[in-house]
Amino acid sequence: MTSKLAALDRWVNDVAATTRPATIHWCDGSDTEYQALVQQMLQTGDLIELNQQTHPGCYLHRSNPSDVARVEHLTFVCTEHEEDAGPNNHWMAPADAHAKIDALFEGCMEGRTMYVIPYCMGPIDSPLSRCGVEITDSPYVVANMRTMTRMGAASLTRIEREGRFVKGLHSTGELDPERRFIMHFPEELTIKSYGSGYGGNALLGKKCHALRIASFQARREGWLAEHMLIVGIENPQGKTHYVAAAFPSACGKTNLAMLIPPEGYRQNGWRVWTVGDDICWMHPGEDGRLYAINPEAGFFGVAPGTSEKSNPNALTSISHDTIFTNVAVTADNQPWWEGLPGTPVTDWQGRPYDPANGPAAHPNSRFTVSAKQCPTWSPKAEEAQGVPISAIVFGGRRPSLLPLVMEARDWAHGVLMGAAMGSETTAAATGAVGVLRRDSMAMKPFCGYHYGDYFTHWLSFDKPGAKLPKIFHVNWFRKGKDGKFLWPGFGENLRVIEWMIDRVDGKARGVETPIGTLPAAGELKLDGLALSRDTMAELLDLDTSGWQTELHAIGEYLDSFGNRLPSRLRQEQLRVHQALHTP
Ligand code: SAT
Ligand code: MN
Repeated sequence: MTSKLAALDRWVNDVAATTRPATIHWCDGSDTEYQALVQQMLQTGDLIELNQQTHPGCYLHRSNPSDVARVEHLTFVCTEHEEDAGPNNHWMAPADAHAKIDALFEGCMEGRTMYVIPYCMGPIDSPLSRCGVEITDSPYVVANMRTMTRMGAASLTRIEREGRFVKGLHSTGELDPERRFIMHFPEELTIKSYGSGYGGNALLGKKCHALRIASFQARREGWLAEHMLIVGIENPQGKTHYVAAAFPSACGKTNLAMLIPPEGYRQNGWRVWTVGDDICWMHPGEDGRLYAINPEAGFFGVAPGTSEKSNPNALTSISHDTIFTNVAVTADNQPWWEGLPGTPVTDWQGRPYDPANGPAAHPNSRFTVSAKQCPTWSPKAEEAQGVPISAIVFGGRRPSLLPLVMEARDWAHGVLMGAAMGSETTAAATGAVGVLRRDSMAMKPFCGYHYGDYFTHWLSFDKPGAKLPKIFHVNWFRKGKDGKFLWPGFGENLRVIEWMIDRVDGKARGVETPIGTLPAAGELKLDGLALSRDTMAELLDLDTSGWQTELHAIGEYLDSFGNRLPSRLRQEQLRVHQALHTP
């Protein structure tokens, strides 16, 4: 097979001439093709069958133990000018980067099949969607791309019509960490990835295309490619507000995207709709509002911690037709991870489980599942025009200082909140505990260009005629003096979202403070929650001297972006800082 697009055929032929595969397979995305891939991987051991009685269509993949996560130190943004990549990225000159990685691709597919994967990020008929083609020698990547993107014949047709696509070349290589690179060439709309089979390094539609390359394209074209979940909140009157939210890793994005309302809310008719759990593309619409699509078609979620308490919708989603990567298994061959009932007998590396070897499931073990299997999957997620966003939420893991919720006074203040966000390191990560790592808009590893230019781009949306969403900052992780979390989290977070929606609808007055608008007494609905008055006061208090120190630190952080930092953002930081000093 070939395509009707000469540029695509030429590129495929060029790649084949370098990598020298035995055969080339153009993926059509059909069930038959998927089943054949699964059968082949069961034979080679790339996949292991799980208990088909309890988990029909579920398989386990065990990766090389040295290849279990994204490798930020080996990930490069290769722009013509080093300045354009910014201090937030590793940079290599494009010519050097091509030379280095092309040498690794030389003959790397000998004796193997080269798969050509045409894919579309976003609904196939949406003008907001963007297409790409990934070439890979990994059937595991093909199977995962089929779940995570719209892959196959329909995407190829769109690519042939548009004549434009992101080129992604991937090979698993030798899985040698010394011969592993993830290179991005945003000016050439090209990605080259060698030496890793792991999700974020190998499923090129995801972080590489939908965030790093797309953020670069979005800046040129006037939209936003963000590391955000999208969730629809339907009130008892049947009105749905869509909220987009950015959090650094380990803050519960997938859980929030699939939130189950507290009992009382359910009885009153509240419903929550999942549109996306990781990536959000937002375009200004003709009415001035921002419209969002989820460019992905599936969830590549962290398994450990996913439980009946934290995320029952995810558990239901992954009860069938799911690929698990690096989880443990039970005696009756069911997938298992920390947080589930039952006991593991085999760990993620296939060894008899021994607690001395650490957790049974790898802490970054994953499930890959079609979004359609989620009980709360929103029908609007498949619509071409996207969903209008009412509120943007930033958040991090901040044991102190940051209140449960605050609202930015305007767009520029909201951009400052997003730029300043971050998480304090926990004991779970290596290194010092309690160190604040700023991760602006949760995009530190994913922004494909200079953060200073990125802030300028964010600020540029505030223009005449724009009807922008309100911006909020939340902190579910505030701790009391006893070291315990003050806020119950999970489904109860809907109470905080309800307040945001009341603000959007003009139904809550709030209290203005120097750091933003906080809920006024009685505005957060807390009935049925055993929270003392003191606890609520602590969750919403304003420690002025602590905030002065924080604003000072934010100023220093902003200065690290040098002369590309928009002065508007520094002014906004000064404004808040001064307000904190005004009695
Ligand atoms: O590690 S991945 O990039 O594949 C997934 C994630 O971090 O959200
Ligand atoms: Mn993510």
